[in-house]
Amino acid sequence: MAANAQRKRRIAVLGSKSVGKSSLTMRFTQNTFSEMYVPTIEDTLSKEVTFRGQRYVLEITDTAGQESGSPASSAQTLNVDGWVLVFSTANRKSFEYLRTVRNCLLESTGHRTLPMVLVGNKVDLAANDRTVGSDEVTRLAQEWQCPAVLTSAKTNQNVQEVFDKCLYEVEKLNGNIKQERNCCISVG
Ligand SMILES: Nc1nc2c(ncn2[C@@H]2O[C@H](COP(=O)(O)OP(=O)(O)OP(=O)(O)O)[C@@H](O)[C@H]2O)c(=O)[nH]1
Ligand SMILES: [Mg+2]
Repeated sequence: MAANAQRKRRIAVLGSKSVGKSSLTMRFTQNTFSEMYVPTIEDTLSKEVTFRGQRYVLEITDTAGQESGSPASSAQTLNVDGWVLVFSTANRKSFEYLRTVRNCLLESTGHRTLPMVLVGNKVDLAANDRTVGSDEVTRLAQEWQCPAVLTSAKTNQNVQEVFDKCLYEVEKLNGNIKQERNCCISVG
């Protein structure tokens, strides 16, 4: 393949209901946000990006939210390159559920690690709505050796970062990037 031919990468967005998976996907692909809640069955959106001088098309599968049990059908885990695991910083259960999600993914893919990003969304909400602290998020990201990003789909805070970091993790695993940084948290 020519060095600059467009590469296709598939990303799946997982997590509990109503944490903002669709809102993050819509914000990233179409730069829109809606206050209205419409539960997702499953959607796939795509966006072309240039990352480190290379053209990519990202195919993003926005999954239906779950509260417990297995997060994704085997069809969903097939051919996925990178994972975005989302919780709401105002919903502790959604944070705890991501452990189940990750364990299920490790089991179904048979891998020991995953190219993934841990995302705490809704940071625009008032501080007293915050039930998951950034220190806990950092600790979990360190345990999982993955990047963590605190986002707001509403205000467009750090949304681009999520997909940049996910693509970085995918390409690192593919051997297209030499590791330059350890897990980090973006809260700015
Ligand atoms: N304040 C605030 N509200 C948000 C944010 N992201 C999403 N929401 C709101 O939260 C609700 C749920 O958002 P969705 O994006 O539909 O959540 P989801 O995770 O896709 O939900 P399911 O499809 O049911 O799994 C909607 O009312 C959104 O407007 C955010 O960053 N800040
Ligand atoms: Mg949704």
